[in-house]
Amino acid sequence: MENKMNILVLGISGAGKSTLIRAISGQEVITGAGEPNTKKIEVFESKTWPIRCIDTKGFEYSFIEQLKTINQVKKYSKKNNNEGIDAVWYCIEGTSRRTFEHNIKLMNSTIKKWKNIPVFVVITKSYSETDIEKNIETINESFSKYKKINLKEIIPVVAEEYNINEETTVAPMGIDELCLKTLECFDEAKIINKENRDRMVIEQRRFTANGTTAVAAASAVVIGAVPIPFADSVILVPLEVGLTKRIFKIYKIDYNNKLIMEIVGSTIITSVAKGIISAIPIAGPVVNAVVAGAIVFALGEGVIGASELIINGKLDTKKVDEVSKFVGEKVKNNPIIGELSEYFEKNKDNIKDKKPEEIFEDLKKSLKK
Ligand SMILES: Nc1nc2c(ncn2[C@@H]2O[C@H](COP(=O)(O)OP(=O)(O)OP(=O)(O)O)[C@@H](O)[C@H]2O)c(=O)[nH]1
Ligand SMILES: [Mg+2]
Repeated sequence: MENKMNILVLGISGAGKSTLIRAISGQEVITGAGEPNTKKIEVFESKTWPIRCIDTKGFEYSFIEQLKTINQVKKYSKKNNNEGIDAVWYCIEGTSRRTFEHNIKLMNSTIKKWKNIPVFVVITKSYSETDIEKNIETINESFSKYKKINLKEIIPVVAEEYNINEETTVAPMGIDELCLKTLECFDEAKIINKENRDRMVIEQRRFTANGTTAVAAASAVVIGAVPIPFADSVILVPLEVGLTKRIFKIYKIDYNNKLIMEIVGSTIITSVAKGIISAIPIAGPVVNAVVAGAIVFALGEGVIGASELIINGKLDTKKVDEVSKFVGEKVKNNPIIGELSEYFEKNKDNIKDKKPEEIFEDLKKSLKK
């Protein structure tokens, strides 16, 4: 396991992120992080602490900038063995209490993707001792609205000596404490990090698989628009086989042809198709086309559902019957199937001049409502 903690350092411009990072002993820049020209992040490695800081900049000005920063963080982490982010340091300037709440809100929204990630608030520029208590109180109050944020510690820091006037200077403080407290939650942070990475991987696969399903369903609409009795039709089989295989590949699931044929040939799917056709008050190629689209769409979603259970060990590809039954039930219960007959009933009169593709898109939209 990675023996360093990857810390994402957030905070508005001028909050003192770079100064803080510079103050952590023996910082070395890791080059190649971030993208040239639009560089949003810079990565530093401490020679003393097993800590790696990701310095960010500029994201407060717009949502787009914030997204760019987050995307670069993700890209960076992907390049580096996909280590992910272990903890966040929120830099909040101790001299501007009025903006605490606003900044905390902004940063909380920034880290949404990293669920449960340990958060440390660094009150930078804590030059005034008398302000510290009130600052901590205000920060705690702001966080009380965000029950889901895993707030660990609020630490006042002076990163660099500060000259109040010729006689008085404020000495650096808080750096040791910040690093120690952060490292104290090493194990917890690594577990949360792993959970987050696993979830992100699943989300990415689901996104890709949904796209694949949408493309296949659109093809099914075209293929299905034939003036032959549809319910027993085998014309969709190659498409369904291809889709099922592609989804398993996206989820990196080993399959054999028996499993695929069992899923695609599931009697539940055939009977669903027959059931829908007979429930629809009108008939014809247009209806066939839309039904074909809906079936393939529902099949894709069923296979996606099965795939997620399979990779979690809750469904076994060796138990072919179980998998195909699961997918069949998913198809049967997919909202698009339930919506079909109602949709045609409602829209009998105004679909005459529409293309099946348009009707199918319309049907999908009606589901979202
Ligand atoms: N003396 C002293 N100055 C500090 C301290 N922290 C921040 N500053 C000053 O505050 C200013 C802004 O600090 P930076 O560290 O550049 O702020 P940043 O958050 O990295 O800002 P961006 O890179 O623009 O996002 C600089 O002039 C720093 O010297 C500190 O602990 N002591
Ligand atoms: Mg900076």
